Amino acid sequence: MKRILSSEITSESNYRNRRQFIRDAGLAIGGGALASALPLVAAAEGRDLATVPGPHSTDETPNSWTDVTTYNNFYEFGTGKEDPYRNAGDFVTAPWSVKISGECDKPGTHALEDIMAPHTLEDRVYRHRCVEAWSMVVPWVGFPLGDLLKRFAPNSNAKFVRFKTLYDPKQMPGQRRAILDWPYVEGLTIAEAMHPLTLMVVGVFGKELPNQNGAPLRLVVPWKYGFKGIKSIVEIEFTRRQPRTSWELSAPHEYGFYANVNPEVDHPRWSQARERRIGAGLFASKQPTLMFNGYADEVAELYAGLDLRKNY
Ligand SMILES: Nc1nc2c(c(=O)[nH]1)N[C@H]1C(S)=C(S)[C@@H](COP(=O)(O)O)O[C@H]1N2
Ligand SMILES: [Mo]
Repeated sequence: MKRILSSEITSESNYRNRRQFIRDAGLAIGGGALASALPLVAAAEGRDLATVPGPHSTDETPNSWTDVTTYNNFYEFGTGKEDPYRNAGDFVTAPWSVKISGECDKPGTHALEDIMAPHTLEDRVYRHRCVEAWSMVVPWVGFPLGDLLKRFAPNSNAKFVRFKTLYDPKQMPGQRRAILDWPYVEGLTIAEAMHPLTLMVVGVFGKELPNQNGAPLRLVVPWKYGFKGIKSIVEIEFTRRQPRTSWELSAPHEYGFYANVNPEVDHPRWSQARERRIGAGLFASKQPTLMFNGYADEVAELYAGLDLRKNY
């Protein structure tokens, strides 16, 4: 394992502070919206996907295509919010395969087409809340992760699910630097993974997922911080023990395994009580952050008896 100097470890939040300052300074002078800082060309739109309306959508107005596809976190392509949009254009996502391993009766490696084929694609509009206290509303296209996982027959030792992003420094310039301990990894409890709100996402706005949003296959867990939504997944492993996650490994006192949005528990460096809706305009006030990102009725029972201040 390569060693990372502590001076090289840069949490998302450090970047956020610096970039927010730059952004605020720019806006104060120019008074422009985010989009004005970008080339006039809109991000390329993928092919249409055949979908059916999914359950569980919020009725909030989705963000724009530009917001969703040009304001991203995908450190493999740079730490700036616009870097993934600028740098992921040539990322090759076909052919793509996913390895399923660990505590299950039917492990194996499957082409993306085999992963997707038996599943009905649904449109689901979900709130997407970042730990940095901004949020968006995104019309994802995907299918329940649980339906996929059941195909591999997890056994009774499967208590957690671990996900891994592609490791390919040739294509992913961010991986040539020790920003995180690559490849990016995430984890869920088996109950979280099987919950019907948890989606394997392959698209946005009825179209194929743009590279910057995690093509061709990423996770979306709407009641958690956006960082649980691991992108460009190549491996899914059923485990007995709770897996370590990338953000936990990089800053354990700031990011826990659960990453449930909790407005009552401050991040070590800022309050989590309010959030800024991307695209709401410069003078829009922040809105209150809801417990479990507004999905408490559906998911609070998953955490009955768990101290949410300790298990953050
Ligand atoms: N592989 C990988 N997945 C990732 C990230 C990343 O840097 N690398 N960033 C996470 C973070 S911090 C967020 S907020 C979401 C952003 O998803 P979006 O760009 O589609 O909004 O992706 C998550 N998934
Ligand atoms: Mo994030």
